[in-house]
Amino acid sequence: MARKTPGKTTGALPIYVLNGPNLNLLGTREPEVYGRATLAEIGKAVAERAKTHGFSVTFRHSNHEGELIDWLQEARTMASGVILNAAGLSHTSVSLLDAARALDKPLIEVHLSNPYRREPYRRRSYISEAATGVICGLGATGYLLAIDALAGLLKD
Ligand code: CA2
Repeated sequence: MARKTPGKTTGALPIYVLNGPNLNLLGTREPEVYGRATLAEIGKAVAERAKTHGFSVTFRHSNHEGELIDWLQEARTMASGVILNAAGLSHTSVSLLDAARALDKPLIEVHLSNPYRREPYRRRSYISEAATGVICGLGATGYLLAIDALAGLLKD
């Protein structure tokens, strides 16, 4: 009997894609910084890309730090891996870093913009200290590249 490729099993846990404060405003303001895609459009494209790798996606947004921490804790048992755009909290939240450190699964940090080209206070991300990899500056494409990267890591 042919064996299924790891990660292609229908029973694989979903990839969690978690989005932080104000990302629900995507597509309404600052398109020159964040692009024109809405968060819903990114969510749809991410789910389609993940499907090509045999994964489902749990795509969420919250404006609340505690809720994002709850979801990272949930991901310890309920997710294959995590893609996290913690938005402004990336630059401030030690508590999110602690939750990311406790994940014990691959985590890809994504930013639509390139924080290194922006204000100095965006150059430090606490999340990066726990991330497996970081993708920034490529707009919504960054989320799709993160799916590809995570799928590759999970198949290894
Ligand atoms: O580039 C990214 O993805 C960021 O995580 C976005 C955050 C920012 O604080 C980070 O430095 C970089 C801001 C998200 C706010 O998104 C908006 C989108 C449209 C209109 C207003 C805010």
